[in-house]
Amino acid sequence: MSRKPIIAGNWKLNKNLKEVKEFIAKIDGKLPAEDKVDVAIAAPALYLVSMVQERGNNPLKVAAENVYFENSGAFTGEIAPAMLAAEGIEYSIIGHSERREYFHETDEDINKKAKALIEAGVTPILCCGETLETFEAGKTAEWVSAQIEAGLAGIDGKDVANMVIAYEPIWAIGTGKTATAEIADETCGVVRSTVEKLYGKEVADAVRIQYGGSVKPETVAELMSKENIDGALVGGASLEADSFLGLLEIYK
Ligand code: G2H
Repeated sequence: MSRKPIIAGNWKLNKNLKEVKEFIAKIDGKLPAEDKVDVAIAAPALYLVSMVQERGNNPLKVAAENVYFENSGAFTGEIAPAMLAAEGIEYSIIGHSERREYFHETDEDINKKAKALIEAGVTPILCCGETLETFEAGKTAEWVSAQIEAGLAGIDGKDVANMVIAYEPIWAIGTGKTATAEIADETCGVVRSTVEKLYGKEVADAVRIQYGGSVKPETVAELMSKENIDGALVGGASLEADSFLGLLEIYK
């Protein structure tokens, strides 16, 4: 089954509005055709509406880096799935390891966010991944399967089929250490088998699984050639327009 790849930048806590606009001007007219790859950028919430306005006819999808699971109410500081949907934001990352670690997000919170996004019509990019300690103890498969099972609890197969899952080994994030393409493929395969166990082969064949963790223009081709890897979630190398375009070169 052929799945459309999805390359998504994750800007994290970077850039000001001027830089955001400059970036979009630099990639104008240079993205690959939409039928070959989905291209997205996750940016700080403050910039999302501008990005939707600035992208013009470029096939750039806009993503939130995080979202809350309620759509309104007394939740100071939060952003709702329905707000994202209303402004044309197509995706939201949920459960990034930085949110799990620094903001104490649990699998239960992340599961609620996934459900609320699906309800609002925004595609979740559900992150999973293990620490170096877990990796070295040979417990990656067990850990990642448990995260996926908890993150997807109670979600219908038809919705899972349309989701994106990102496998990001924590030991490879922003460290310059990319997991080898073999390790990345193997664990993305574990994610796919977990989905198959829960929902069957059709859903497992449809769900798109990204690898994330120090992906660069030089490493993306080998990673994307692997059977179970359908895209990349890219932090550092998505910050500069040239490097971001370099990640997409293989789809030109
Ligand atoms: C992993 C990734 C983006 P980087 O967090 O989600 O960042 O590519 O800088 O390792």
